[in-house]
Amino acid sequence: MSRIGLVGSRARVERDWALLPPEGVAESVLPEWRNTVSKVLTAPAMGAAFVQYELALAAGGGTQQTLADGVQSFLFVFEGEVRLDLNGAGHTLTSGGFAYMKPGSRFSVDAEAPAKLLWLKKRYVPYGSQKPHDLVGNENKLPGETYMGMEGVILKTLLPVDTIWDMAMNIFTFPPGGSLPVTETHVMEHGLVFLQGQGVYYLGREWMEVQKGDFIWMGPFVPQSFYAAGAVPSRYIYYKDVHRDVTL
Ligand code: UGY
Ligand code: MN
Repeated sequence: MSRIGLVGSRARVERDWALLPPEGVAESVLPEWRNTVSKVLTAPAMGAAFVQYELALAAGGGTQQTLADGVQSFLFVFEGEVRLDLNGAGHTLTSGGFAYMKPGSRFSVDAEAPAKLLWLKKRYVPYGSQKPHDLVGNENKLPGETYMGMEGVILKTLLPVDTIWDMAMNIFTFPPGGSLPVTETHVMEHGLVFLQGQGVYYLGREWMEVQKGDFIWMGPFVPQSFYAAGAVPSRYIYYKDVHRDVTL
């Protein structure tokens, strides 16, 4: 059937940042994942040093695989429930559940009913003889902390702040009218998914409207800030590379 009208989009891909509303991201078939609709949100092809996916598992969907040597990964449950076997240990992950998988992990994921996941893979940058270990939790069990004295702005760090990890996965909550206290510029990258609410995100030198479901990639040094609007608190989960010196 032909489509009548214009086909606009909020999607933007710039040299050092991107904003992707979910409906426009084409599906990929990842052969390791069965009964799963996969969307690659960012990848080295965009300029990122990591890859981030949205995975929509149908009933019976899942995977069994081994991460490549030196590659770590992180799983977060947006919706639904999955069974995770991680290096021989079994876990049930419900909404808000997450798992950090150490480099080279063998794991399986199985969904009895539809579930939606964030998945991220990054090459681990070693430091000395320290090694990261698997970690499983649920953000609903983490209280979070007030961010830089901004009342009502809460930051949850899903991974402990420790140099054994070279990455952070954090969740921010902002009350309507809340904002980041500064416009940040830093060498670290972000891969960010809006979990709830809406607002305006400063990217590069533009304010962009954002809402639940949107994905943002911020490359090194992209100026960034956020101002929450709407009637409910805004929440987003984001990746950040941390704890390592710059490679020359
Ligand atoms: O941790 C961060 O860099 C965070 N404050 N950045 C962001 O939310 N854009
Ligand atoms: Mn930042």
